[in-house]
Amino acid sequence: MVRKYVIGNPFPTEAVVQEFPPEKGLPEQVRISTDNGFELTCSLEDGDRVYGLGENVRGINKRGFRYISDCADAPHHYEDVSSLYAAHNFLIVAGHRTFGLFLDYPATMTFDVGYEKMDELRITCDRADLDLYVLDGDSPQDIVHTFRCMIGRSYIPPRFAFGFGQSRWGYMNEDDIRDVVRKHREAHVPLDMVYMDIDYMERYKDFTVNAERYPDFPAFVEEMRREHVRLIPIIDAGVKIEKGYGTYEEGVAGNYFCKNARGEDFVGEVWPGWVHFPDVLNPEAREWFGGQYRFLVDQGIEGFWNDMNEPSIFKTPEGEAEAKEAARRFADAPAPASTGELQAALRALPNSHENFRRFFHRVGDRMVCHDDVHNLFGYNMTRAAGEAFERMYPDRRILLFSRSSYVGMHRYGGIWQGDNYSWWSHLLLNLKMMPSLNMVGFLYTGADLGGFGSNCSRDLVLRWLALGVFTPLMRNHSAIRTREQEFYRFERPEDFRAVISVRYRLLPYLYSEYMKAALGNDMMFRPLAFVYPEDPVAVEIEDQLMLGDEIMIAPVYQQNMSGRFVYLPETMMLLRFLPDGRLEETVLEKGSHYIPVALNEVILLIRQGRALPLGDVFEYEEAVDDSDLVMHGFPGASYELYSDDGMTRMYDRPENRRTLHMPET
Ligand code: MIG
Repeated sequence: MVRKYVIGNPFPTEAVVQEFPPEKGLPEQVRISTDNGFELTCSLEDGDRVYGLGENVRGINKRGFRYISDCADAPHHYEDVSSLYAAHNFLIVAGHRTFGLFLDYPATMTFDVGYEKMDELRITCDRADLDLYVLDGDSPQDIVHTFRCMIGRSYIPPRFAFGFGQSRWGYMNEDDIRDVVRKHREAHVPLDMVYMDIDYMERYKDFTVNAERYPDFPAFVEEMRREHVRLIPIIDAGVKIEKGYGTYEEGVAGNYFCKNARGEDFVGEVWPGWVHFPDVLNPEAREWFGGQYRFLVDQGIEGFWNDMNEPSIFKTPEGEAEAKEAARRFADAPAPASTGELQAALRALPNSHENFRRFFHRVGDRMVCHDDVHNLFGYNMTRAAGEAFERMYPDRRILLFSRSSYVGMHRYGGIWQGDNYSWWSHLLLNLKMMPSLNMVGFLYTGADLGGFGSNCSRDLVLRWLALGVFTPLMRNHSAIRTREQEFYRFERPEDFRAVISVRYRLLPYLYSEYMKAALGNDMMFRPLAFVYPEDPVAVEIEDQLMLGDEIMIAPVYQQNMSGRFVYLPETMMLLRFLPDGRLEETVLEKGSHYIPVALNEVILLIRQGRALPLGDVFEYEEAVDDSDLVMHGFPGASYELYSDDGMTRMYDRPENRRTLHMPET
C-alpha cells in the first residue's frame, strides 16, 4: 500500500515509474511542516530500527547518526562522513510501527536518524517542493518489494559481468594490459575483464583512444576477446574544451552543454583541463551524449564505468579568480598574516555548492539551477548511456555502472562503492552496504576489492576477495601510487587462485539469485533481521548477510584472525572451499560457533533444508557450464536455477528456469 503526497511544486525526477493519485490529507505516521523549508518528523521508540539510505557509511541499521543526501566526490569514507556519491532517499522504520518513506527531492536533504534527539527521526530540506511516498507493509522485506515495484526493474548486466575483473588506475598502454592478462592465464587465475582507467584516452577526452598507446584499438579489443577478456573503459562526465575535438564541437553546436548565468556554456576544471558538462537533464542532450558511446561499442567494447559524475569539479574560473585574489591579499598582508580567508577560498574550489550555483540545466522551456537538482546528474549521465544502449542495441546487454546515483538510475546501470581505502573497516563497510543498496534497487554493485586508496596488505586483499566472490561486481581496483595489488604482486599467488576460483564455482548460483532478485523486485543480499525477525540476536547482526534464499555469508574482516565467530539463527551446513578444490561439509547447530578460516579458503553456510548448485572451476565466464551442476546442502532440498544466454534481453522465457533436486539421502 503506497500513499503519495505532493508537497509544493516537485521537480519531476522520474525516479518512480508507477502512478499514484495524490492523497488529499496528511500522512498519519509522520508530522510535516512547511513553515521554514520542509521538515518531517516522527518519533522513534526504543528498539525501533531504521533501514535504508542506500550508499552511506556506518551500519545497516542507520539509527543514531545524521546522513545528508548531497552527491559528492568523497574519497575519504571516514566513519563520520554524512554524504558519499549518491542520494538514496528511501528508509524504513521498523519496530513498534513499520512503514517506509521515500522523499523524491533532487537537492540536499538531511536525515537525522535519532542523532540530535535519540527518539526522533527528522528529515529536512530547504524547499518544500517534493513528492513524499509513505509505504505500508507487513515487514521491512515486504516494504522493500513495494518500493522496488514503484521504481521499476533493476538493471541487468551481461553474464560476463559476474566474472572477475582486474583494474588499476595506472595501466598505461596495451602492453600493461597484455601483461595483466598473461599473468592471470599463466597462473590459471580466472579473469573476465580488465578495466581501462583515464589513461587510455587522448588527453582525457571522452570517446577518444590514445593512438600512441593503442595503435590499433579494434584489433587489440579483438585480441583480448580471443583471450576471453573484455576491456571496460571509463567515461568521465566532463567534455574537454578543444577546437576540432568532435564531441566538444557537436556539443557546442547542438547546445547540449550546461549553461552559466550569462547563457554561455559553463566551464569547470576536471582531468582534461577546462571542460563543459553535458546537460543530461535535457532529453535531447541526453540522447546525444548516450549516442557518443557508440564510438567505443563500434570498436568491440561491451561495457563502461561512468566516473566523476556527481559531477566532480576541481574548480571553476570564477573560483580560481577569487582564490587568486585571496592569495594576493595574503601575500600583501603584514606578517603574521591570517590564513583564514585564503584557506576558505581554497576549500571552496573543488566540489562546492558555490560552483553548483554557477550553472543551469534546460528543463522544458525553463532553466533550472544545478544546485536545485544536483543529485540527479550522475543518474542522468548513466541514464543517457543506458537509454542509448536500449535504443541502439535492443537485443544485447551492455555492462554499465556509475559512481554517482539517485533512485531511478538503478534501471539503467549499477554502481561501485567509490574510493574506499585499503582498510579492514572498509571491507566490513562493503559488506554492510550491500543490503542497503539492494533496498533502493542497486543490485549490480561491489566495492574496490583490496581497497582503492592507501597501501594494501596481502592478507587484506585475500580476505577482501573472499567477500568479493559473493558480490555481483567483483573487481580488484586501486589508485595510482599505492601499493600494487594484482594477485601476482604477492607471495604464494596460488592462494589467490584458490579464492578467486570459488567465484566461478558459485557463478550459476549468483547469477540465478541476481536474476530472481531483479525480475522479482527483490533483494539479493538481506540483513539477518529481515529473515529472522523473531530472533533477538539475529536482528542485530550486521557482519553476516543472507545471500539469496539458500545461504548466509560471514567473511573474516579483521587482520591476524584465523577465523571468526558466526551466529547461526538455525541449524546450517558449513561449506568450506579448500585450496585444493575439495569441499568440506559440516552441519552446525543453531547458536554461536567459532569457525576457523584460512587465508586461502572461502566459507558459506547453507540454510536448513536448502541446497545450492556448484559447478567446476572455470577460468572465464563463457566456459562456465551450468548443465553439469552438483547440488550441495540438505537431503531432499530443491533449487530453482535461472539460466539464460547471458547476452540478450529475453529474461522471461519459461525455459530459463529449471528445478534441481538434492537426493533424499
Ligand atoms: O579523481 O580515474 O573513483 O575509481 O580510478 C579520481 C581515476 C578519478 C576516481 C574513481 C577511481 C578512478 C579515478 N577517478
